[in-house]
Amino acid sequence: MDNKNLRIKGARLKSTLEDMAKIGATPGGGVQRLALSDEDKEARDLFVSWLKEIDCEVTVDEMGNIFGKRPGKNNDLEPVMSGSHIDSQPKGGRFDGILGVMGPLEVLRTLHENNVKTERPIIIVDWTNEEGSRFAPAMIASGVWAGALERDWAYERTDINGKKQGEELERIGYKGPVPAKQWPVHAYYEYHIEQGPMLEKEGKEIGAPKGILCLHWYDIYLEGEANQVGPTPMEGRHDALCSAAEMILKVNEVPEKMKGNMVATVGEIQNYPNSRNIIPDGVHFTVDIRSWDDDQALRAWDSLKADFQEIADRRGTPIRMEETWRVEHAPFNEKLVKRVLESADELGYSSLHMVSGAGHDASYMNQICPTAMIFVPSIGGRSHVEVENTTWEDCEKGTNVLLHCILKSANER
Ligand code: HGY
Ligand code: MN
Ligand code: MN
Repeated sequence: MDNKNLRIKGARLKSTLEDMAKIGATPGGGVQRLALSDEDKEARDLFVSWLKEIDCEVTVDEMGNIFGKRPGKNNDLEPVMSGSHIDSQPKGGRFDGILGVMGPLEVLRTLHENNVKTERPIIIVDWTNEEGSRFAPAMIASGVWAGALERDWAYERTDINGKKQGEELERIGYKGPVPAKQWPVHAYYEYHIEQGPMLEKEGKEIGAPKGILCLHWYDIYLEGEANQVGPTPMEGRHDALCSAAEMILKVNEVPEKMKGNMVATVGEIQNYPNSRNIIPDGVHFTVDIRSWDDDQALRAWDSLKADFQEIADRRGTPIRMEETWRVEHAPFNEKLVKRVLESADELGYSSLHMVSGAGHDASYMNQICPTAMIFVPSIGGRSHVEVENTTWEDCEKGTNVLLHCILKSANER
């Protein structure tokens, strides 16, 4: 069969995704597969078993990244890679990340059953802990693999219960022997739901992001003075939660202050001792700033630092600000982005050239090799929620685009 007429099996992709959605399924119809949890392990084990079914060579590196390699005619040539992540947000969706691992698996299954031989080897990958929800920061394992983050620093990252990432990797049996070190890659494609409203709003089937925004993460710690809420006069209180409240609104206001086209969010907060009749004396909250313009994001942080210090001083609640993690904005490889648009066109799908506001492992892969992404619509633009949804038809279309992008790259010199 002429490769041009090759198509993936939508029904098989659907059942694969449905099997994965059963692992960590939540009552509200989503999934909870936090990085390095038992649910993550169960899904990893299933993915590895599926890779072996199609004779892929499976390796696990010291960050738990799982690679499935399909040899090419010439294995000295740099491979084509595609992948994403199996871990999810707490109460996350059934498509974020997993579609970008099961999609490439469906591509390899299609090549396998049609006995299609490509010039180059193809490697698909599950990147550990892309979400950064349990262990901050996000994309940590692709960051180590790409040489942007240190392995031992990543191992020491702890979750809210003090569990270390390195120990949890060991516990689930995915602290592999292979160094988490990059190798030369010919092309990397990441397939993902859009996680936003654009494709649905524009009525387009396939998204071809020109790149990903920068992501800057900060952690803020406030110290107040606890006391009994009843007898303590309002005057002279050092209420850490009131300081946090003022600061959180400053975060919400900073994009407008910086003339827009950026986002800033406080998504996580802990309040101590968190008792209704004690004035809070400890607060931790996170700040997430994103923009296509890294300098604008940095200016936003400078503005927030000044505001935070003024509030902390005025309210007598000492502050500690940690600059936890930054990844630059990622302008993708124009040739590969064009390939995504052309492949969609050849398949008869409408497409949209856009930007990704969501972070992906592609941000790091883009630092070391030609990279592009393929998006499919998110119904209602919703993601990181249990109602996250994409039609099976769109999943099939996106995977067909992925199939043909991989084929073209894997057969070019
Ligand atoms: O934060 C993100 O955009 C991704 O889900 N890690
Ligand atoms: Mn994702
Ligand atoms: Mn996500």
